This record gives sequence, C-alpha cells and structure tokens, in this order.
Amino acid sequence: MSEKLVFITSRIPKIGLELLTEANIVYKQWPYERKITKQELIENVRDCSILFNVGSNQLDKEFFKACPKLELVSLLSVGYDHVDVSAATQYRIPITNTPGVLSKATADTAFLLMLAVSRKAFYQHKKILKGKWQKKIPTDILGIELHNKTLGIFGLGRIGLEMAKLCKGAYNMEIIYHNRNRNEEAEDMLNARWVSFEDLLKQSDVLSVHSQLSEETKGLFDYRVFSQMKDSAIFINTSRGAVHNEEDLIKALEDGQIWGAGLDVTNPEPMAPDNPLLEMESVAVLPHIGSATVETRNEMVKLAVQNIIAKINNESLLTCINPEVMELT
Ligand code: 8YV
Repeated sequence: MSEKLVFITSRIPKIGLELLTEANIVYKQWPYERKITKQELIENVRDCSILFNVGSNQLDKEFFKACPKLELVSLLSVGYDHVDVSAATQYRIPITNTPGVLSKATADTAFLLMLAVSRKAFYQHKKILKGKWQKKIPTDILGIELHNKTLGIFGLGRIGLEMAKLCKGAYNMEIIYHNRNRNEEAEDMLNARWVSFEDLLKQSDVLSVHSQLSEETKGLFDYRVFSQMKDSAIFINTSRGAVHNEEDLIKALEDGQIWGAGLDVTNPEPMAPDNPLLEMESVAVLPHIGSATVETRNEMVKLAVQNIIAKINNESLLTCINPEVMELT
C-alpha cells in the first residue's frame, strides 16, 4: 500500500474512487456538500502528499507554504486560474489538469447557449412559467437565425475547435478567430481565418470566448469592446466569467450595442438571482455546467487519477501545467 495520502475536496464520480482503491491508494474526502473553506483546506491537506482538487478553491502561496508534505496537485478542471502556478513551482509542486476530455461537452454548452439566445428560448420558457403563454402577434419576441452567419472565436484551442466544427456542420457558419498563435488544424479543416481582434469584433455575428483567464484577458470584454461589435451580435462566454465585465455587458445589452448574450460563467459565481441579465429577452445564463455530463466527468476523473498514479509510481505526469518543476526536484 502506498504511503501517499490523497485529499479529495468534494464528492466525485464513483469511477475515481474505484481507480484509487484498485491502485491501493489511501484517500480522505471532504464529506460535506458545502464548499471547503481555505482554512479547512489547509487543515486537511497539511498531512497529505496529494491534493485532488475539484472546482475553484484558491491555491495560493500561503496554501503551498502551509502544506509542506504536498507533492502533487491534480486538478479536476482544464482551467487553472485559481492556482498560483509560480508559487507551486517555487514550492516544487507539479500541477496537473484535465485538458482534451472536456472539449466536446464544453463546446456543446457554448452551442446550446448560442441557439437558446438566438431564439430567446430561456425568456420564452419563463413566460410559460409565469402564466404568460399568450396568443402571438407575428412581430412578437422574434429570434434570429444562424444559417451562414459568421462565428468569431476568441481563443481557438481544443474547445473552440469543437465549437467551430458544430457551427460549421449545423449552420455552415464562416469561422474567423483571434489567437496569439495560428491554429492550422482549424484553418485546414474548417477554412477558419485568423483576424485581428478589431476585425473579430467587427465581423462576428456570434462571438464565442474560449480563452483562458489571464492578466491579458481579465475584463477584456468591456463596454468599449462590446460597442465595437455588431448591434445584431451574440456574445457567448463558456470560459471564465472574469473575461467579461458584467456591468458593462448589461449596459451594452440595454443600449443595444449587442443583441444577446449566453453565459455559462459569471463573475461572481454563483450569479445573484436578482441579476438583471436573468430577465433579459435575448440572454441565457447557465450555472457553469460546461463539463457536466456523465461521460465527460468520468473521463476527467480518470485522467486526474492517472496523474496521481503516475506521480506515486514516479512516472511522467500525463498533463503537467508546470513541467519546469521536474527540473527542480
Ligand atoms: C470544471 C471548468 O468542471 O475544467 C474547467 O476549467 O471550468 C469546469 O469544466 C469545474 O471547474 C469543476 O472542477
């Protein structure tokens, strides 16, 4: 039996616990439904070698300093904006994440939001709930169609590529994108065109954000940016809520700078139930369900456990965010 103790911050799909048990790995698990606090996390991880982290617990310098036995953090997410990676590297702790396995499910969520916004589906549904299913006049609460429109992707990586494939296949959309680096796969497969950020704003009928949250992207989509978009455009964000400025988004929608918005991520999360976005006609908001399918969560958990097993067996980690840490150990 391994002497490495794993701490898991939440309930996880059964397959994860089975794989750990099969590998004779001892774990303890946060038993409560509520999110663990920072202090509770430190108290629990202090004696552990490995942290299996679910969700957005802040893993900062103070945390790494307080957990001297820690040898690995295995994240159950592709995003790692909640981790101070340079502090982890300084404390020689490798961080692994779960890229790839959640791309299709997250792109499905972006596609779902796009379609829901384009037909004002959530708003129409709420009208039924409020007993307001009235006889329609032909000009009432109309949606817009997506056929042959232009999809702009901000941050065309794995998830963006899946979204582009869906939109091309379903609606023959033209694909444009803005990235630091060119995505040749998307250019070859989908005729995707790299454009400047300004052109992305000007030309997109639907602009879908798939970038990471970083110093460069934090608050990037503000009123000034929204006002450069088409007044008929739909803004979709399934990456991180802090990439857009929520107050500015509300104002841009109210002022008609853009037509609609679909969000799977908000800032803060959870979104307050009285947020004006929730009452707007061409807005759809979901509670961060990008990767929330049985299949994807199972694959994420398997990958997270494989990284743990690799660490225990002194093998190469499958998905290490800070591989430079290996040279330090
Ligand atoms: C995670 C996510 O499922 O992977 C990410 O970065 O945002 C979600 O898909 C969520 O953070 C739970 O760990």
